[in-house]
Parts: sequence; C-alpha cells; structure tokens
Amino acid sequence: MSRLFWCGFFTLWPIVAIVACAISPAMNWAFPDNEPAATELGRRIDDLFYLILIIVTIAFIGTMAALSWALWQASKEDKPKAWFTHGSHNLEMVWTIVPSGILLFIALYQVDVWAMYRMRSSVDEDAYLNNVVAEVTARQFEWRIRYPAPGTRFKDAADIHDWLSQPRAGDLYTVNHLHVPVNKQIVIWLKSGDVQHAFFVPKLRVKQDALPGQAIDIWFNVNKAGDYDLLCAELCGWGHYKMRGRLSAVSETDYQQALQDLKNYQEDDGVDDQPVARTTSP
Ligand SMILES: [Cu+2]
Repeated sequence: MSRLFWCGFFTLWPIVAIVACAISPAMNWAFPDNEPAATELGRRIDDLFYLILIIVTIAFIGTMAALSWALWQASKEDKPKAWFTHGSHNLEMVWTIVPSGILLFIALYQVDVWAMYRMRSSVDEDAYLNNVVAEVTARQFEWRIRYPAPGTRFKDAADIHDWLSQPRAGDLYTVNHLHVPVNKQIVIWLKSGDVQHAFFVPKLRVKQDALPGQAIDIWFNVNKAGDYDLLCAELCGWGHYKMRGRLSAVSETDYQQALQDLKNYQEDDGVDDQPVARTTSP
C-alpha cells in the first residue's frame, strides 16, 4: 500500500506541473494583474519566460519520473541489499553536457530580444533622435523628470550629451509622474543623482539600473494607453519604498497637452487671480 502511495505521490506532481505549464500562458499567472505585457518587447520577454518554464517543467518531470522509478525498484520485496558506488562517469558526463547545452541554447535564443532591448543598432537613428521624450534622474527618494521645452526636441541640441549635461531654458521639470505618447518608440535617458536605483515598470517589463555618473538610454513602445506603476527595483536606502511613481501612456494630443499644462504651471508667477492648477502631479 505505502509503496503504491509514495510512487503515486511522486508521480502526481509532474502531472500538476504539466497542467500548470499548459494553461499558464493563457492565464498569465506569473505577471502583474494576470495581464500580458503592454509592449511588444515585453511580450517577447514573456515568451522567453515561458520557454524557460517549459524546459524546467520537462526537467522536473524527468527528475520525478526517475525518483518514482527508483522508489518502485528499491521497494521490491526481493530487492538485493543496496551497494555503495563512487558514481558513474557516464552519468556525470550526461548531466554536465546536457545542462550546458540547454544554457547555451537559451543564451543564443535570447540574443534577438536582448538586441531589441539594449542595442542601439536595433533602433532607427532618426526615430531615436526624434523621440527622446525625457531625462529621468533617480535620487533618494524620487524620480526627477525633465522634458524638452514644448516644440523643441532633444535632437535640436548639438550633441546628445550637451542636452544631458546642460539643461536648457524652457525645459520642463516634474517629479514622479512621467507622460509618454502611446504607440510610439520612445527613448528615455536615465541618470542617478546619488546611489544606484533601478527604473522598473513591471507591466511594460522595462527594467534598467540608474547608475551614478552615467546616462543610460532605454527605449520601448507602449501599445496600450493607461497608467502604469513606476517603481525603484534597487534597494536604495531607507525611503526606497517611497519611489513609487507613475508612467502615463497617452495619445499624442494628450501628451502635448500634459506638457503644455506643465509649462503653464511652471511659468505661473502666482500673481494672477486664478493660479494655474497643476495637472500633471502624481
Ligand atoms: Cu531607488
């Protein structure tokens, strides 16, 4: 009875794993709010996650099947006494070469996604320069955001690094609430004002460290309008939890309007009868 029970017990879990693995992509259990990524890049990253889930599930099934078989064999009534062995050279070769092959396969298979995520050659140069929407500086404990003045572009600066090191008259500033146009490949430059932080928008699957002394560019295309949590994914100090910002992906018109509202707010001298309401704050 107990022989059957334990073999059945260890056979049950691979079956559970197969069911979970089969229905997981449809349910998006692993992702925030059980939703697919809101960027094409994010969906490619999710696909890599599922590929790894399948590989792990197959390894789990193999391991549990071996365990069940060993249990079944070892619990036979007429089984001879166990013997000591130093191991099997052949087996060790197999479980060294097979995982190495799998890791090599994953490393090569993900190269396209990595290139899409991080290699400048994957982005059209003109589109890149036209669509730098903001510089985001992480500091303890907030996201400082700088947009080019409305009607001007990052590209208008003589050099990419001039714009980053030399704020220009008319640039717009805000904190913790980043507006970006939807359905457009946008570029953000990330900096840190103090320690290491990480710009993380879980629903877009966008994550990049912000390092002191470096300006790092990231690009992505939000395919679905809406508000997304912007978090710091690097434990950066006692107030780390306070670095909860918002990324709003809006239509081009609303994006321009948000910049205009910010400009009106920034230029408001507070003397008018009706002060300008700040509409872009978090
Ligand atoms: Cu932080």
